[in-house]
Amino acid sequence: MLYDVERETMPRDELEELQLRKLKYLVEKVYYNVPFYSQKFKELGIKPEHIKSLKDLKYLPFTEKQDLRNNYPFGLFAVPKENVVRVHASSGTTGKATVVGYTKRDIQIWSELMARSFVAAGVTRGDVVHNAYGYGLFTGGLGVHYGAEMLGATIVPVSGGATKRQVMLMKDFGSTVLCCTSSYSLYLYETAIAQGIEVKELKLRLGIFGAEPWTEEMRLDIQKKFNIKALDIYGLSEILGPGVAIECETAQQGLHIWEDHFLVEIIDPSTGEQLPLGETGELVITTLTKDAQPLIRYRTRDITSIIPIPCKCGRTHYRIERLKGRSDDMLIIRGVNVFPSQIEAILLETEGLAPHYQIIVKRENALDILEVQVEIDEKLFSDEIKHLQRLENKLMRNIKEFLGVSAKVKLVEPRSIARSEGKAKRVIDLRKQN
Ligand code: DLL
Repeated sequence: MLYDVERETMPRDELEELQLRKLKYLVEKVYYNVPFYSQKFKELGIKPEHIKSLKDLKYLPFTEKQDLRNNYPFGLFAVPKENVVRVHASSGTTGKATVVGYTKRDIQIWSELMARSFVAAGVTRGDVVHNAYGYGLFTGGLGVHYGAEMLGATIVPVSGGATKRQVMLMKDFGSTVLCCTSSYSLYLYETAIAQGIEVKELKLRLGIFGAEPWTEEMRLDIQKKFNIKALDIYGLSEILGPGVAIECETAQQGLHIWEDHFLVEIIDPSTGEQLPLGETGELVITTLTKDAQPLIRYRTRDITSIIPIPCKCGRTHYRIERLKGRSDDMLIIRGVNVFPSQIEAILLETEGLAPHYQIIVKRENALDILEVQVEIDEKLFSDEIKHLQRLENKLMRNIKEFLGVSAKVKLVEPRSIARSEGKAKRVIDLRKQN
């Protein structure tokens, strides 16, 4: 099923024509309405009329998270403030929050893109959508909410927290679709078991998980535990919120990025140069239809690649590979680059481990020390010490072999690692605290 057949299956040449038309309009709009962009364009000697083809995109300046912070709160608005009907903001743990504004038209488009994403995931009007993404300044809750309403499904706006109650509501309301972070779904699962609820007896058939990196191994684990199909949804508040890209139920591989609204590039994060189609690097997005706060070449810091191969679902919009993580989450351990998701993949391939882990990095005598704490399941917990030691050694060997870095692995008791109600905090980097 497709939500907008014409747009979603548009031949690529037509899609690119549409993108160019919108890009030209956008460049003009920000040049004349956003002082930050007028200044940047002037510094680079660029005028709107210089943009003649999509290839000229590379001459435009990047926008970075810091630019949003420097213009806090409303300095990047391209419309009068009275046209802005809503603001969202990121949590801002590392400085001032980044603020995003939306006009009525932005909310309309966002809702449509979320409805389109839901349909791609196989959600129908008959579904009951349990929405455990947080409501508030975070875009997850309201983004999913408006999209489900636009589609005509039944939305349960439960938000995050009160986990025991959530399980009961899912059961009583016969929820068929679960929307939350992958880590929170596992917390819901554990809570259900503790309450004596057999999760497979719920009516759930689909999970739409995003807002944090998760691996294929984690997907398989969640699918098995809940007996559902689990799909990956991507988005970021600076660009829209959830609904920028999603996996389709047909292929369940790679996330379709809605290219009639977003122009995507992959760049080398260290040089800023565009990379050829298919290569892995940092995702850069230009918003083609954002009204209140359009962004030119926004550096997402997310690492992925574009899959240019047509998808069997018939959509012509390119897919991006499952997000590997953020370049700022990449750990450099004694010179070796390691993504938390690579460690997750190794842990979850191993029998007897629970999908709850934490990575601790410290510095001792000028040397980086990587420690991985992972919970064992109840069965293994009662096992003999020597078995556990063998398992720890095996994990250390695998990490060394596959990632090229030595790590200390510590198996910990079931339920000893803190659970998250939103985005999981996987890494504690004590080096940054000194
Ligand atoms: O997390 C929006 C969202 C809500 C997406 C609900 C999906 C579902 P922010 O809080 O601004 O917005 O965080 C955006 O989260 O740059 C990625 O690093 C990460 N992220 C989001 N989705 C995924 C995903 C929302 N599917 C940042 N896989 C992004 C990996 C993801 N990382």
